[in-house]
Amino acid sequence: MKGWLERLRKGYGKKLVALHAWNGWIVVVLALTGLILLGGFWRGVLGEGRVWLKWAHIAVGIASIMPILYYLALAGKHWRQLRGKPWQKFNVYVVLGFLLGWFLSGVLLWQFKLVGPRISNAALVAHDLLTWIGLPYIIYHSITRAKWLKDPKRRTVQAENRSVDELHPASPQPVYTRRAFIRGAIGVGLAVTVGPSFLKWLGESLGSAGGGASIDKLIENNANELLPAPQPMTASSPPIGGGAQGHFRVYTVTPIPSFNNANWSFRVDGLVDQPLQWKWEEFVKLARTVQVSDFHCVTGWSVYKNTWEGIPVKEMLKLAGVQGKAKSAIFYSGDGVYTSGITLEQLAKDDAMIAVLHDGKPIPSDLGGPVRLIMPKMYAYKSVKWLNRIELIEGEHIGYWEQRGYANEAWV
Ligand SMILES: Nc1nc2c(c(=O)[nH]1)N[C@H]1C(S)=C(S)[C@@H](COP(=O)(O)O)O[C@H]1N2
Ligand SMILES: [Mo]
Repeated sequence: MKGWLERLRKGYGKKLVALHAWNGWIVVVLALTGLILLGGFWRGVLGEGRVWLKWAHIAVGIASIMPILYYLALAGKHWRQLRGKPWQKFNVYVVLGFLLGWFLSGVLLWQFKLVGPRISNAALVAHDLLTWIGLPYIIYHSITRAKWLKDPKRRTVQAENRSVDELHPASPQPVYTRRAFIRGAIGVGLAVTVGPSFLKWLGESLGSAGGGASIDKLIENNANELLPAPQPMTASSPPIGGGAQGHFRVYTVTPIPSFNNANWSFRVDGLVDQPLQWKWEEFVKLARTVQVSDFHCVTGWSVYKNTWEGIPVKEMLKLAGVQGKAKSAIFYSGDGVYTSGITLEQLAKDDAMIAVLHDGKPIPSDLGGPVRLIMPKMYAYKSVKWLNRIELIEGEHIGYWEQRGYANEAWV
């Protein structure tokens, strides 16, 4: 241990130490920004700040390749010095693997438009998986290597035996060293704190391959009470799409609202010949159609083969009679905050839908029920949840995420 430290302190060793520190700080920044971006809690709290945070995460992520490349330039020498230290070599491989994996999957996520949904889906799974395994590994590594953990007496007295006692803790030793104990405790602590979220995530990404138990749970927890329940058409139940494949991440910028027959209504107004308004009892009677379509979020996840049943936007606009000067529509969420703007030209697509059922069941409150917009050919930030108003306007509207940096034109 002593020799290793001494070598690090000299010449190129100094560079390695600096490199290690830089890299450590980069990982800390990426971990913190990444976890905040992942945490649903922060979506509403941060609002616009989230977009800045995302750009910071991407910028630092790109910069993280610099210490990696620099290390690779020094690696030959470092490698010779690690001769006979298989665990340290192993550690270098593991850490480099994580850093490169994060970097590459991160670049694919950053360039989601270029690579398309399939690749960014895979990149997101890889990015998450690396985080759930790599972060505990790196935290464990940095805590157990921290200076305060190293028993100075033990280090100097037993420096020569180090490689032996590292690998064979049973060699003549104080029964159970403080360091070994603390290491064990840290390992258990990490397993207990990070383990459950990791398992949950793993279960969700694997278990939901065929539609999944988790959507049933969302339905179970549905906070809406709207009667009568919409009756699915035969194409919806059983769903002609065969059931959605993938997993919705519940996204919201407000607390999840809940609706009942008394507080829910739906309006179409603005530049129309006939402003319309429905209570739920009338709304469920509107003629619906069924479509099967994929759902893509810009953050890299998708849900494939959703069977949506609802009112085509086209048909609803026909009912209201759009005036000639109208150019686009604002879609309002019943959460009172979220909106999105879409041009009439874009809305002319047959699959633009005001959806009421998903796979034959009422859309649960977490997923935007009772009614959400579905724009399958656009990224899902256009698919306004808890939709309750459509306003026709002359110009263009810049919606919630569009004001915060997402493109107003959102074709997948
Ligand atoms: N009202 C509202 N609608 C919304 C959002 C939101 O935060 N609030 N997020 C959008 C984004 S970015 C996505 S990816 C989808 C997510 O839908 P889900 O929560 O049902 O998975 O909803 C879209 N519609
Ligand atoms: Mo999204």
